[in-house]
Amino acid sequence: MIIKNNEKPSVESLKAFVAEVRNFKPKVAIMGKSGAGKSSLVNALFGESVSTVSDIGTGTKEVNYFDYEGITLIDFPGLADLNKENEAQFLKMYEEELSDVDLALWIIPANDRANAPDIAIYEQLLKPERERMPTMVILSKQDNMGTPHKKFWDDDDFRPTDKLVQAILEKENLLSNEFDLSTRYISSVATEYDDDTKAYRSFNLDGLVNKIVSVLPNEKKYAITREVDDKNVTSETRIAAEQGLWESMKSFMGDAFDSAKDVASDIIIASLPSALSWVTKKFKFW
Ligand SMILES: Nc1nc2c(ncn2[C@@H]2O[C@H](COP(=O)(O)OP(=O)(O)OP(=O)(O)O)[C@@H](O)[C@H]2O)c(=O)[nH]1
Ligand SMILES: [Mg+2]
Repeated sequence: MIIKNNEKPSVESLKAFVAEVRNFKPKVAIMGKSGAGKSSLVNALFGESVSTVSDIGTGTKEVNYFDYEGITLIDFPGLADLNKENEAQFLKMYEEELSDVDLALWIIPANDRANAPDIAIYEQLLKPERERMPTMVILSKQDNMGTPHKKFWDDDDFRPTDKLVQAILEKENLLSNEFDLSTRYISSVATEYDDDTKAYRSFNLDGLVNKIVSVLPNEKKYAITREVDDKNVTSETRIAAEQGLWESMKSFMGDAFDSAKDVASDIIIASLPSALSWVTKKFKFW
């Protein structure tokens, strides 16, 4: 997206660069077995009903595009349960769909022990592309791990008790080995639609967003924080996103950075949405 600029950049080009980062429209692929909780996660993450949730786990049968103003979500049908006959044809289609995707979210139910099909597809489709398109492996349905874990879920606060937190970390480590993927790319969540409040209850979506922001390239961090529901973005994550913009500005400016640092920071501050003006206080430390 961003071309390195070797000339001394004009104020106009710096403004254009910042606008490009602020307005960047990411493409996010949502993948995993049928019924894994893809649609539920997307709805809870983005805070609106963007995808159909199904009780029988066959809600999504084809690649579904949700093309919003600021983001494109691509909801893939149950990917790891393809059969021998259609596999080659589907994989080719997925490969094409994924060619300009910025981030993949791979959803696996926490109580699923048969991860081999997921790993096989991850290795074939996503691992070769991991520099360009980070994949976040998401262990869903933490509230529904089955016995003996279920009794360690605190349903009032919709979060795991300390004992379950330990089990969750162990599972993340296991997956990290199986997928040959650092735990920076693995996150555990739970979501539940509450009919009374007409909203999702969720566990650790802010932790997930924090990890997503940490693995995305600097110039793509901000756009994700702009698109997800505000309640899923912590102050720490907001700051990391601004830091990302700052760092990408630095590499855009190259040698010119030292002499035009103040101009650059003024431009970034002027581009901050007013709700984020508190972030400016952090700037002087960078
Ligand atoms: N307990 C619990 N149930 C969940 C969670 N996430 C999803 N579910 C339930 O799991 C079922 C399937 O969820 P969906 O979000 O439709 O799953 P999907 O991956 O989009 O399924 P397909 O579209 O068929 O591929 C629904 O009954 C959801 O309510 C969760 O975190 N905890
Ligand atoms: Mg679905």
